[in-house]
Amino acid sequence: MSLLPILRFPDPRLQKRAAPVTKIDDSIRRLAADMAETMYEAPGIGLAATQVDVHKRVVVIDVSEEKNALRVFVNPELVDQAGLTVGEEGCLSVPGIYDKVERAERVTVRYLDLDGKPQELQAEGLLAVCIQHEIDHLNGKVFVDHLSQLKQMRIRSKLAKQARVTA
Ligand code: GNR
Ligand code: NI
Repeated sequence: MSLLPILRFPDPRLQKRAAPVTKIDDSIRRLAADMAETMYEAPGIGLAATQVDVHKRVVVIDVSEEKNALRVFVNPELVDQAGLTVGEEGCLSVPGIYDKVERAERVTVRYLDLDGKPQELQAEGLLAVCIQHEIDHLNGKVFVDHLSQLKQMRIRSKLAKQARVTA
């Protein structure tokens, strides 16, 4: 297994739309394992392949307290959404920035597991929010895109300033 570097907003590669996985083979299983290791190490509750510059529709999520409930979603699709919820979000690609985003409260997601078997999951709470946040990444969208233009501008300048100090 290996840790993968995470792209930082506003890297234009975060805006690429990921392609569906056509064959679930060992390279996809290795990618998912490396993404899980990267997510746990960060630490974060989810990671989309887009964030590690792999433009395939693969997501890993673990919202458990004990960090022992890894979920892998290949080609995830929202087939149902209900209700609305507003929660504070953060993103490993936008370090140090947190803001409120409106999301569906409950979702049904269809996906393939690592055996290539079709699965369907109903989710609510943090898991539902995280699924929506990760599918956004696969579509080239970051949570910051849900905020006002003014907030986006402030975030860009804050991150640019941070990058100058850390360089
Ligand atoms: O670690 C993460 N926490 C989080 C908190 C609220 C809503 C979404 C998230 S996902 C984020 C990890 C990440 O950037 N995934 O893309
Ligand atoms: Ni994110």
